Amino acid sequence: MRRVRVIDSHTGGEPTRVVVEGGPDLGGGSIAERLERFRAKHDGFRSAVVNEPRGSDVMVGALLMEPEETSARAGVIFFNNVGYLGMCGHGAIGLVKVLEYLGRVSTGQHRIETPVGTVTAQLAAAGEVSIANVPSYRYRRGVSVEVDGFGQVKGDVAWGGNWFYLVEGLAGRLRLEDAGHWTEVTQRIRRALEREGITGEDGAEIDHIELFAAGEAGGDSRNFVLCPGGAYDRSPCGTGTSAKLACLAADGKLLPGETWRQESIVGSEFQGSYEWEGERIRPVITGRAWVNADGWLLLDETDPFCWGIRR
Ligand code: PYC
Repeated sequence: MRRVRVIDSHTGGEPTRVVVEGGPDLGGGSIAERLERFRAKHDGFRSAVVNEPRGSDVMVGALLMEPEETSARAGVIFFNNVGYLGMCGHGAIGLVKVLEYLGRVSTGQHRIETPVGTVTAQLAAAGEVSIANVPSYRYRRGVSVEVDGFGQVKGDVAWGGNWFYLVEGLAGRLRLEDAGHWTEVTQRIRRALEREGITGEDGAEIDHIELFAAGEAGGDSRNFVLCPGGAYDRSPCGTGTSAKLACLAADGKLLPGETWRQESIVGSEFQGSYEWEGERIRPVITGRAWVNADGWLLLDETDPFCWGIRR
């Protein structure tokens, strides 16, 4: 029986399961290199941790590891029900609270290595965590796509640590009771982007779709984010908010240092701001997470669903 220690948290309603013991040994090198080994040799472990019957489509996993650089506090690979993420904003906030729970960090700044770059986390005395994310940018503006049942939809393509297609104005309001409807709509948009060959830079797949409407709880905006495996983000999505800031910055609608309050479909909020770094922005995303479970997963190879129910 293999034992895997995990610590769960949620950030604005979106869960993160951090693997702190019992994960695969991915060797040394950069986190991007270790991700390739994870994908090639241990994909069953990913599925075992986040898929049913132990997890669910919403669960995001985080494999904690030693960093490559000694100046960093940790290395991490985020993953979900269908694969791997470049960065994960809500997950990074959750990870910092887990490290605090374990007594490995206290208030102050901590560098964390991810497959797409190093981010800096600031843990405040009041419990909030701010993530200075990887440089983010809008790649294409106003890209039209023909969506089944909706006709032409226009959106921006932007990078915030993952690739996003951001659509403003399609939804009059974004209410939680309509989440099923918005899931269907965003899945159609994603299929349309694939069909029309619309990608991020260098042909990268756009695997997150983000809709925006007016804020409902005092925020500047409310979003709905479809994640790669079909679940929607309960948090305002840290990488999605970074992509949004990149678009606002490119349009001159938000100035460096100004605060953007991004609500999620469940009503949780991140605050975002940015500074320019050359042609790109450095977004800072602030939110809160709560540790809510500390336990062991048991991987018994005689269990037919030991490695999770995979799609
Ligand atoms: O917070 O960046 C994020 C995120 C990505 C997917 C789910 N959450």
